[in-house]
Amino acid sequence: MPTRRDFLSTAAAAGAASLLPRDAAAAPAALPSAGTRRARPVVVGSSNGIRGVKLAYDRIAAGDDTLDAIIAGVNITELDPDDQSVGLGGLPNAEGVVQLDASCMHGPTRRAGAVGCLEDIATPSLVAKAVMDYTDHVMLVGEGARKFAIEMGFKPQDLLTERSRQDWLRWKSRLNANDAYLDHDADVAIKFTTGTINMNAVNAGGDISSVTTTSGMAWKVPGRVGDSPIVGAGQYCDNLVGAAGSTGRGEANIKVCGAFLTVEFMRQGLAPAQAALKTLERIVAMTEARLLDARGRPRFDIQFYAVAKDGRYGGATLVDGASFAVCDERGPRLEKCVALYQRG
Ligand code: SD4
Repeated sequence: MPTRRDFLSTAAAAGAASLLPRDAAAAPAALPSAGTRRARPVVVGSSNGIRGVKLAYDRIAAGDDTLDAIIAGVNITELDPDDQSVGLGGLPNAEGVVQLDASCMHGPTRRAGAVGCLEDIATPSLVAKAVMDYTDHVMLVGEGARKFAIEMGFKPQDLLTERSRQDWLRWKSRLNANDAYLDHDADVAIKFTTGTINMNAVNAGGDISSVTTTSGMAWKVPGRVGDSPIVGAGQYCDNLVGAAGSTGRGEANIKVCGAFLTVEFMRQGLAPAQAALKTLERIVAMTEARLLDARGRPRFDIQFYAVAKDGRYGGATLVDGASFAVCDERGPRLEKCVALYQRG
């Protein structure tokens, strides 16, 4: 079992993408995994994880732990300054501060970790795993999460890129037509929500893991926490059944515990895409009137992605048109989500 001192010296020597020790040596003994059944290894995630699903799949094929593999997959996006939905370069909150959320679950050991409102650390997925590996807690938030990460050897850095700062300034300038800022309407289409990355994997032994990481909703009220770091909402994994995760309006997901619900629907026998679709129906049923259009459809986007223990997978979205990333023995690709509503 590595000590914290071992961890710190490893972390000091390593880059961000390899900060954590090789899996879960600190964990309780793994559950017996798939039993006699062999699973079809597969990695499934949001479409912005197309590079990550390939990396994660290759690592799982080489024998890596499923959670280490998918965290390495989402690290690509977290560390990419050009992705404004996650980690470095994520769009900031209303005060121009980048606050990150992430959570993960490791099926074989039934453990979970999460961070909310984490500042200055580009890889919140790895901090969530450190919470899981090195504390008796599941979730740390805000300044406590930041201090913990720095103690663990993560390097603080300014996460606000010039591009995201410019977008934030433009958003601010348009808040009030009568303020002292000049509007630049032609400049840019201001984004109000961002992307997030979720990834779920099953290996040949039927072991399963899930992770979700995000900079959350752009221009959010400082301190706002979305669904991504909420175990059971942003992601969930049960090694006996499967895993699921979400991108889109976190406030809608939190109210239905959507990742947990999707896994529960799979436990009841639904295929992953059908389970995800049924969770979307629950979301619609739980949507307050102010967020519904004249036809009773939500005015926001949300998607769920799911894998079953035997390697079946799927994605579902509210309105037709979204895709999800998948990698199996046929290689990485985008596939179409099933949709609750057709466009138009
Ligand atoms: C959140 N679910 O913080 C995230 C944001 C997201 O596409 O996924 N946007 O609510």
